[in-house]
Amino acid sequence: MTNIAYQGEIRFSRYLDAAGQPVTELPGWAESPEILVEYYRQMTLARQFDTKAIALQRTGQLGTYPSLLGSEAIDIPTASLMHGEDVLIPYYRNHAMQVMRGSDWRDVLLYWGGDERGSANPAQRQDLPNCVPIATQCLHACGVATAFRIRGEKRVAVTLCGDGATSKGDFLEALNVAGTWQLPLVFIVNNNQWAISVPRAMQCGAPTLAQKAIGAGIRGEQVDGNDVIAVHEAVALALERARGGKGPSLIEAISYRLSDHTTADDATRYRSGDELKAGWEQEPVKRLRNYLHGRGWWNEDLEQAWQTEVSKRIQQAVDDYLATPVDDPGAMFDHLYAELPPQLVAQRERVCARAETRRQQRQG
Ligand SMILES: Cc1ncc(C[n+]2csc(CCOP(=O)(O)OP(=O)(O)O)c2C)c(N)n1
Ligand SMILES: [Mg+2]
Repeated sequence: MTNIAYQGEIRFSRYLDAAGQPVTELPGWAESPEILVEYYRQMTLARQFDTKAIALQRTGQLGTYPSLLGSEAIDIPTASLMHGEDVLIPYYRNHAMQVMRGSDWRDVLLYWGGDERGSANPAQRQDLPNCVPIATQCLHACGVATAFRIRGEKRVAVTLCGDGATSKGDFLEALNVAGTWQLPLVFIVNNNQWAISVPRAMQCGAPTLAQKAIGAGIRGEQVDGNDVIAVHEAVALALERARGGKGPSLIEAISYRLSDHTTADDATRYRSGDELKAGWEQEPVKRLRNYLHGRGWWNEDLEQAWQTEVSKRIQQAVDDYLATPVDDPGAMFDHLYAELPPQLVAQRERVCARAETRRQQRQG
């Protein structure tokens, strides 16, 4: 006798096509302007910041910077739907989410300028700082969600990672424990098709990344990550379920990395111009703008006024960043250990003494 022991399915959702035309009936909230116009404002703000950050890096005023270009429709609705008391466990592209949760754009520049004070979001003391080691944040998110569970708090941990991160043991271990303990946790995979120079097809043999959830006993689904409406619907449901004790979810958001991997990369060396052009045809900002224009909720005058306001805000952030006095060199030792090990105490003293000598030499 042979029976089917398990059969699973992964749904894919999209509401707007690449031209911003509805392809199905829209949810009620998308039939009025409030939420979508605000998403559009946040997405364009994030994009203008991104352009500025790259210009700062190119002129030697910022360190290596990972662009958020192409992930706007994933990050903005997610940050907007999270509650203040939820906890964000980000990866290194989620600058806009950090700002929507209370950081200043100046703080984002500070961090990528090498100043750890940029991670101290005073509005959200429990959000975790940027995570550059791939996928390790997914395990931290399990720890955060477990704490909510133990304390009986109705809070949700939200963590993001890339497609490449889903090949790491850390990611799979995190899914496993989240499924076993049914943690209040939402995993969002920004599948932007590339892990630096490794394409999606060379990372995993499964047709979707979302189906990794099935092996862990978790809900998994795929959405068009260039469509804010699809992302909003999936994230809202996942948050509601997690908050209501119904366990974790995995959302694979299909996007495209429109930028180089970081400012230290040159993607023309490994991917074709045609592929990039196809990526731009799907891009999230134009898609939403077309929809808003079609509904009469946005127009050229509003666009110009908003772009002017955005330029002012970003310039202010840049001015504040450049005017921030350099941190004490000893600060790089300060945020990892509750009690610094003796060898690091000695290193800290040496670094500070050397900096003091140089300061005196400059003065004298
Ligand atoms: C543990 C670890 N291994 C390798 C790296 C180097 N690295 C930085 S980004 C990256 C690719 C990540 O790709 P993906 O998860 O798809 O995220 P994306 O950058 O495309 O958003 C790698 C391998 C790292 N940061 N950490
Ligand atoms: Mg990727």
